[in-house]
Amino acid sequence: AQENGHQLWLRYKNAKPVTVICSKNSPTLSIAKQELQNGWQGEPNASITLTIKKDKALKDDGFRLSQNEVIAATEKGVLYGVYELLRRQRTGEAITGEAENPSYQIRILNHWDNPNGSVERGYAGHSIFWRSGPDSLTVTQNDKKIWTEYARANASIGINASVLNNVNASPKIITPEYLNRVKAIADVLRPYGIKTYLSINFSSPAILGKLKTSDPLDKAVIKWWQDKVKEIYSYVPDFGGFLVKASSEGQPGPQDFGRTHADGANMLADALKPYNGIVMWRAFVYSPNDKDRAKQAYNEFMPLDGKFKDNVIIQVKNGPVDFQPREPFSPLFGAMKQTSVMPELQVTMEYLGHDKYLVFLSTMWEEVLQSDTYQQGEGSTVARCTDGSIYSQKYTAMAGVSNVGLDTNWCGHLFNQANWYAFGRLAWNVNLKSEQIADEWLKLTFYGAQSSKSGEANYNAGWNDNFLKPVKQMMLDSREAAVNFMTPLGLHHIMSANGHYGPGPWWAPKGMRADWTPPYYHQAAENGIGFDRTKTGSDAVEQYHEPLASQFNDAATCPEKYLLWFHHVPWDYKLKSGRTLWDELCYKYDEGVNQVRSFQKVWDKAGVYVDSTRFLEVQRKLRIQCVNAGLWKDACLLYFQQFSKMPIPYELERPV
Ligand code: GCW
Repeated sequence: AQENGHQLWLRYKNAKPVTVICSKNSPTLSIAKQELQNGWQGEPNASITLTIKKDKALKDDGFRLSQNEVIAATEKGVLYGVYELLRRQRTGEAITGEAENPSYQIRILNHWDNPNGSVERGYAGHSIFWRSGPDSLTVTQNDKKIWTEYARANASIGINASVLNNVNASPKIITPEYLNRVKAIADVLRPYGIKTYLSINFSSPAILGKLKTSDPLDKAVIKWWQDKVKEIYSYVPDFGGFLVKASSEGQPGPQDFGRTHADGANMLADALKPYNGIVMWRAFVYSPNDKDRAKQAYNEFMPLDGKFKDNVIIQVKNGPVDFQPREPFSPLFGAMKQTSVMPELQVTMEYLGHDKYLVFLSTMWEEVLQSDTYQQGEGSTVARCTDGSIYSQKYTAMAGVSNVGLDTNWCGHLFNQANWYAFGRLAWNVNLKSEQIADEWLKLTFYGAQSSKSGEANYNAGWNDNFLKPVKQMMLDSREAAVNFMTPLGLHHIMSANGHYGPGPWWAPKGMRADWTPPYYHQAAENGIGFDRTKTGSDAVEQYHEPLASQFNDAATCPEKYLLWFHHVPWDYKLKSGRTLWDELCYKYDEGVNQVRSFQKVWDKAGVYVDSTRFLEVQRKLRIQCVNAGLWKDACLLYFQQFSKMPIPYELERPV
């Protein structure tokens, strides 16, 4: 049989018989039992017991495993333990007895799915939740099948929450017709331990309720939201809460009425409180008038520290600008000391080649999460500032902007599945290493793969060192390769207009907001290149805690990977390699292209281990990526060369 990647990392082949003992029954426990029966790879005819009991070492949905028992304090914990046990059986990892607890309580996907079925920044087909057309709200068997598969995939990696619609939210999502469908989705997700959340439009009281205002301090508005929340809970009794993009990129918000983010968030939080619902309020804000977009979220939110209710979490993108291939961490992490804060990561590949490039994002997230903010002394990593280790938060959470759509392989690019997988694994255990995540994903994804050559099923395809080692290395190198051929040395936001796909460092139509055009970010001129964020520039460095502020401020101590993020440096500036900035830029772009070429060679050799469908699919995409990498390099170097007026080093392959 041909493989199309639809089964993700959940390939159960040749299951052995097993007896499952469990004294309780429930929809969640039935799933756990069924999974064991369908996927058991341990001793044939073994018995395994599922036990729910309190255990001091177990928190939330944590669990403890042994060869013949899964112990957890909750049913969800049992389910997660079962998936972990099955995973270990298929990857050959030892089954050890220590407690495994989640790093974050809420491990949530954000779907930027619109009610008409389109997906903002989606590259894997239409929405799995919404569609257009006359029967768009009818719930079909096929809908339920897809939602079940989606829920199962999430549960298998510990994801326990989903926001079903775009943060650029249509008000109609909370009308009865849509709530009916939300209920149907929630009913399918629930047994898999997944809570349902919605993005709301802040102007809903005026638009839907026909009120004169949506001012969060207005009595009628407050009442309207209380009633609406009550209504939502009548459809979904365990509804999770709201995700809100407000006063940002044209979205309505409290600032329209002279109110603050705290006024807006707290009003909604009060309405949700009686039901234990929460508000995830996004900090993604910037305005055209600000001199440096990178500073704005911090400037707007820091004065509000301590003013948010305890069921509000401020959702902060990993970097201060916008999901670039590389950014330093957002200075809000660790700085807001009396407010709950959660990281938002982008799983969908808006700035990283859509469904075309092979880029394993785990290394990028690991880099951010393990960055030291120094906010409470050394070791105050972004992870520790958000997972409850340093600050006591009532709720802890991590969000990933989902890359899932109706494509048969869910994610557009087969290797984008690894990013969904990695997000779940990191939200569960923020200290996992990318190397391990890649290892697991490869072993699981290519489990039982058929060799395209012999047609034989090869159960351990993913384990074969000739496959595993080079392909894993390719994944681990893939993000740096993308940075090299797109935005090396701290360059950022130089992608082409709107689509954010190819290079566009020159793009700046007349009348366009400067902060939406690449020249604003790269500042290339005859005197050099880069955005001056030092004390004498925009002073974004002051938003970082010492020693980072001083380190970033000085070009000599600023890590070179962030050089052009923080500094405007002359073209002949000498780097650690001994090369001039211009030459280094040329070498980096060239290296990126060569890395992608080497990935092609690695993958060509993988063909004997995996089925031809998946093999050819990845091979074709790597070909496109390679052509594009060359295009990125040539386009950027030729463009920047107008300013540097320096030659491309002779030994490098030069644009023709
Ligand atoms: O990354 C930018 C995207 C927008 C997106 C916005 C956001 C949902 O270009 O498409 O809108 O960020 O995160 O709100």
